[in-house]
This record gives sequence, C-alpha cells and structure tokens, in this order.
Amino acid sequence: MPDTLEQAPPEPRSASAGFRLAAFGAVVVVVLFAGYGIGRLNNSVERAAAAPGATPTATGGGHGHDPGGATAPHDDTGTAPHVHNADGTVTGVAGGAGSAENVGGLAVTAAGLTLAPANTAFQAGRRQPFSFRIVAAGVPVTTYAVVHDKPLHLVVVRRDLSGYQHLHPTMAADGTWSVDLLLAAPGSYRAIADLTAVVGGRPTPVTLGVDLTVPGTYTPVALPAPDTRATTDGFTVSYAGQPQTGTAQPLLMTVTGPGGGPAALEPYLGAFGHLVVFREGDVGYVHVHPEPRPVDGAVKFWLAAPGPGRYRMFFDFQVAGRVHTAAFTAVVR
Ligand SMILES: [Cu+2]
Repeated sequence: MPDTLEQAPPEPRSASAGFRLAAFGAVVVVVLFAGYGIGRLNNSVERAAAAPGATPTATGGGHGHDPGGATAPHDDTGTAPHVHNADGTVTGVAGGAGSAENVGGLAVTAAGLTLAPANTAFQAGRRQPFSFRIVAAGVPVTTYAVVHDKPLHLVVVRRDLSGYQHLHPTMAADGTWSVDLLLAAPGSYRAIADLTAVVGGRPTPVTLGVDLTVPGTYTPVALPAPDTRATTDGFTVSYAGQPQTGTAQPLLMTVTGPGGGPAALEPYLGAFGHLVVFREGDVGYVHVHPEPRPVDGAVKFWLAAPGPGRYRMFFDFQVAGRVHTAAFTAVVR
C-alpha cells in the first residue's frame, strides 16, 4: 500500500528526530553531490526501516498537498539551497549563483535515464494507481539517493497549470514506483519525477516528465492574474522579490496565520518550504529549496527563471503537522 507514513497521525517531532538518529546512525550512507554533501540511499533506508520496532519512512507514502492532508513532521538535516537542473546536475545557489537553464521535466528521457510509465490513461475523479519505472540501459533502477527526505518526488499538474499535486510514490523491490493518483478533471496532465538515481555507484540527479491523459470535456482554467499574495487554508502568503532570467533573485515568502500573526513554520521534507515553479506553455519545471533558516521570519529562496514568460509558483509549507500550498502567478520579462 502506498499510503503508510503520511496518513498516520503526526508523531511528536522530538520522537521522530530521535528515531531517525537511532535508526540511521548505523547504516547511513553519505553520497557527495555536486555542490552539497547530503544524502542517503533508499536501499540503506529500507534496511533501517526493517529493523525491529522501526517505522518505514523514506520510501513511505504518497500524499497530496490538498488542503487538509495531514503529514508527519520531517527533520531538517542537510539542507542547502539548490536547484535541480535539466541536465541532471544540482546547482548550489547560496550567494545568488544560478543558471538561466534550470528547467527540467520537459523530456521523458535524459542523462541516460528513462521514465517508463505502466499506465498513462486515467478516469476523471477516480483514484487510480500510477506506476512507472526509471530505466537505465534497459534495467530498472532500484537504488536512489534520498534527497529532501525522499528517494523520489513526483509532481503532477494539468497542462493549464491547475491541479498541482506533490506526491511520494513507494518503490517495490523490482524498481516499480506506485502511487494512488486522483486527477479531478479531464485534460492533459504532466507527471514529473524528480530523483537522483544511483547507477554503478554514481548518483545522477534528473527530472523526467511524461504526459497523462484524462478523457472528457476539457475546460481549461485561465492562469490567474499575477499577484504576490495568495491565501490558502486560512493562511495568507506573500512574497517579496521579482524573478528574473539570468541571475538568481531572492524571493522571500512570508506566511501569516489565520489569527493575523506570523505562522509557526515547521520543516517539511528537510526544508522550511519548497518552491515548485512551472512555466506556462511547456510546463517546464523548476524546484528550488530555501536557505536553511528563515530570514527575518521569511523563507528565502534564490530563483533564476529559465527565460521570459508567465509562471505558476507553488509554495509548500508546513504548520502544525499539515502541509499547505500557496500558488502565485509571476511574470518574467
Ligand atoms: Cu517531494
């Protein structure tokens, strides 16, 4: 069953952190990535999770960021701001570096890795399994580096940039990833897998995308007007900064709680927030992680837009054990 950890009641954060230290201490495998030295292999994590009394973590549960979806707390170890690049590299962006070509998800095969879906046809409004493999030279990859608490991140969005979901499929021993997927309305969707495959001992970060179809009467949703302010689940999120092409610009996200004061942000998937950005027109994907600590209460990202255009930005953040998503339209000239 794909839904394990994320649907369990949130465990106390201190207990969670303690477990992680105990379980991973003996078997932790450190992989050095370009630009930052964090990471575990999913196979080693599975061994740790199989220990008596342990709870599966890193390969557990897909979950949506739908309003109200409960998630367990995550630790915030090993965080560094960086960008997942289209060419399979990861660029550290501390200090404001960044490339204008930090776009991914446009290809189903890249860097010697292919996203091979078992099924791409879905029915509107019906939860169905989505299964796929990541294949290298004809062989399914079974070893992945754990990046931001998960061996693989899957984002799904309709091609009009509505219906965003961020899921964490579960991998079977043969390398088949599966997650229950609910596509609410007809249309063409983009499923983008963000992962670091370890093939022959070499970690290869890559972002691969594939189209999913839902038959029926497609009613496109117009991109909302540009705004630096968004509300979600009673929270108000606003950002300061203007994304540009060429150089990474700071983007500071401030979250105000339902009572009007600053929201008590918690680490989610190893960071105080995640920013997933899609480009209108081709669903080009950029995923940025923030600086390790909030800056004056704001979550600080460095974002280099991969060209002019209109973008839809999805900011995931966690408060009181629940993940919320604020969405913004931004125009880059
Ligand atoms: Cu994820």
